[in-house]
Amino acid sequence: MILNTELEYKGNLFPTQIVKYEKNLNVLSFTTKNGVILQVTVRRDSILRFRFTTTGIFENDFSYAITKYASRGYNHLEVTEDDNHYIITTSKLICNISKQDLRTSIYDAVDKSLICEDELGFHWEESYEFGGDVVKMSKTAQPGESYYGLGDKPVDNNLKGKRFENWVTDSYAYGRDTDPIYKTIPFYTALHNKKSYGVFFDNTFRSYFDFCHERRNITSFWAHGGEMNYYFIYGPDMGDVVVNYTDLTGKPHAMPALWALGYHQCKWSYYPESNVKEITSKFRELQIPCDAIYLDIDYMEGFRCFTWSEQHFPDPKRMVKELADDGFKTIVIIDPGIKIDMDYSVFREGLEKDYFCKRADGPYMKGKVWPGECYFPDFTNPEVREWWADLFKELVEEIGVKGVWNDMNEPAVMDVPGKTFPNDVRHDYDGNQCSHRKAHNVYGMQMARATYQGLKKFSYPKRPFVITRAAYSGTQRYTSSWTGDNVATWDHLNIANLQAQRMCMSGFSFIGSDIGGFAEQPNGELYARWIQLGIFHPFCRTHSSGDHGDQEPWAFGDTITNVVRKFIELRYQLLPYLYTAFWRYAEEGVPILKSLVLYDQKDPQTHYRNDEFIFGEKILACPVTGPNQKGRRMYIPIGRWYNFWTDELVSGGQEIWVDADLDSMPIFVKEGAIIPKYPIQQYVGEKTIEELTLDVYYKVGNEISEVYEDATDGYDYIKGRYSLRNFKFQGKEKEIIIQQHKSGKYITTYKTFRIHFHGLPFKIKEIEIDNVIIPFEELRFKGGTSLKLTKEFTELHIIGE
Ligand code: MIG
Repeated sequence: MILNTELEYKGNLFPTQIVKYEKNLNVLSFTTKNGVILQVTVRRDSILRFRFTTTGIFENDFSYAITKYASRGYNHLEVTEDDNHYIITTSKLICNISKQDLRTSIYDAVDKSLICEDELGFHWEESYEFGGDVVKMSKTAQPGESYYGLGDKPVDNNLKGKRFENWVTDSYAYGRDTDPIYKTIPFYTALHNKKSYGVFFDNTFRSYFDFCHERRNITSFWAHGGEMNYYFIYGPDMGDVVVNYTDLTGKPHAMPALWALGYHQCKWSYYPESNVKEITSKFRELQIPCDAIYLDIDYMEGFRCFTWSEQHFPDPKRMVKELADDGFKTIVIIDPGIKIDMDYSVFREGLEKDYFCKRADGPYMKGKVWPGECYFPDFTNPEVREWWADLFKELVEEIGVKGVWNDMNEPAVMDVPGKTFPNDVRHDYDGNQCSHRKAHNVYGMQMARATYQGLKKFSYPKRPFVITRAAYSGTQRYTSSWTGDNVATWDHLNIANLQAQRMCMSGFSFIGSDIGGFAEQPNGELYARWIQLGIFHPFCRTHSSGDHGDQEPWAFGDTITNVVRKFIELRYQLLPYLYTAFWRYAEEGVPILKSLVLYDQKDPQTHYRNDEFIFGEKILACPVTGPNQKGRRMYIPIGRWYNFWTDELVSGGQEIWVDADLDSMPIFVKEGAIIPKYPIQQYVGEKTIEELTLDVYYKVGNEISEVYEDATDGYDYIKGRYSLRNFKFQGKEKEIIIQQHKSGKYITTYKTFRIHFHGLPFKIKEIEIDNVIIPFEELRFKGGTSLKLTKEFTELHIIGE
């Protein structure tokens, strides 16, 4: 990429030798003879930030991605030097910086092994046309190195050998390898010699990553402007890399309401009101659980945001209430384009307050979207975000809408080259005025953020729910997301699986796909298989473009309806398990889905696996991804796992055949796990939970499981009103001990547990609860081996004969 003028072709420029070194607490600055400054910030023992300027002056240090809540602090920091290097040592890392040219190599502080080293390192080209630099970094790939992450890229898990671009793009009917698509998450994890590290390139300009594609053993990344500004995050555990990246860019600000983890039904579009009601009634009639119903763009008056079509929805408040009485939360779409119409108050206000984006020379940024010609709020202006947030007052507070769906926020513009704003559009960027080249990738994020602020304000004391299509790193703090306009094909089922896993390892776990495919129509078999995958995605919604036929659970005949019901029911049974996983994610940044490589990086068999994944901590799932299959081969990770359907115990570290007729799919539970379950409900809150089922999977050895619960909505949990049960399972040949440690002030509605044993190799002879012997018969449930007992125990001791 050459952007210099032909008049003065300079090509790649490089830093020269260091002439000055300064240390200011944890910020180390190295200045070269040709005026480059490298600033290394030691954020944590395992996180170093590298920032370069070629002008001797750094830009204002501002990032939409990095959260102010990120952890900081380190145990050890020492800077020494030898003839050729400055050497930064923390308790986790050693980083050498060459005095000759600023090139760095990073080593594990414990065993001194090489983790990551610069090839050319930082270099740049001057960009005459745009001003500033094209900033570049290249690193030597280590032997056997693999790469993962990068958000929503629709490719196999391991990114090695490929090149990618980051430029948020509306991508109707994208396919495998389409690049770029909707999201920009410039973060990857790398793995070699069983050790993992991550790189987060926090630069919002159009950027590129090349993983040994252009040159076999070189990994590089570059951007069309801004600073070379990246964070190096050391593991060596990949899970820790992801957790630390998520800590840096933020965890969800709040838990989702439990209903948001239920099943959602969507289509473009359900209208008029009678059609919406027909759909929701059918769910109840057929007893297929569902918590949310969506209204796509046709609910509005001429696609004007914050209006309702009087013809199709004469009394939205009444309708939303009636839906709510039946357990349905109403979620509506809101796009960024505001119709140019002097009789439309939102438009007039935006114009009067000067909130719309403008071109470099002053005219408004005018673009065609659904409403026709539109102007677009500059969501990178904090004042505009506040205004936008307040626009939700009526929708949420008055009408009772429970969630908002932000679409087209790449931003998408119709009938223009590039499908988005031209580069010269100006943005506030929170006081760091810039062009669209810099703001493009965060525009959708800032829209979702403003929407979240509105929802948060007006849903209070309930929790907000937002879903966005476009995203940049950090967007996970505000909103859930879906993978955009996919297609009803088997390969897209695979892509959905990959994208969900990839988003989870990119810090963004609240993700799902349009189940069944958005464009075109699935047959019943594909739909059923996709539902099976979808119930394991944190966000679980059927959506379709609607012009290829119906896509509701009952649209494909009774056999399919029954399969779909069975799996959505399973989702509802597993809600406490999923909620616990979500809590771990929101608290600690632990991804809800774990690709096998993330689960067990030491096992080289996992490095190229795509289909299997761990849901939460204990469940292994693998979709069936082709037609007419009665099962499939899959890799079982090391350890021992119970077949969820048959309780058959299998040993991992090998590929096996697993039966899975259309009404089944491969699901396994880790031995020693305790899986919490709720009864099937048609929607969250339909029933008062009278009992918590605990499925206990026997093992010889120890295993820890957790169950997190709270009031399912509201903010009391932040004040300590939650219930966290920690179960320590200890299994011996003829004995089980389960110790329960409970924390938090929330009192669950149920008083008892029903415990089901799986794989129990002995007959129960005697039971002790907190050292008191209780005859088995007293606790025995319906003559089987299940127990019904108080939730209050500290130690449950099962003795076999
Ligand atoms: O130009 O609102 O991805 O989910 O149904 C299409 C209509 C606009 C694209 C979204 C899709 C939504 C559709 N939208």
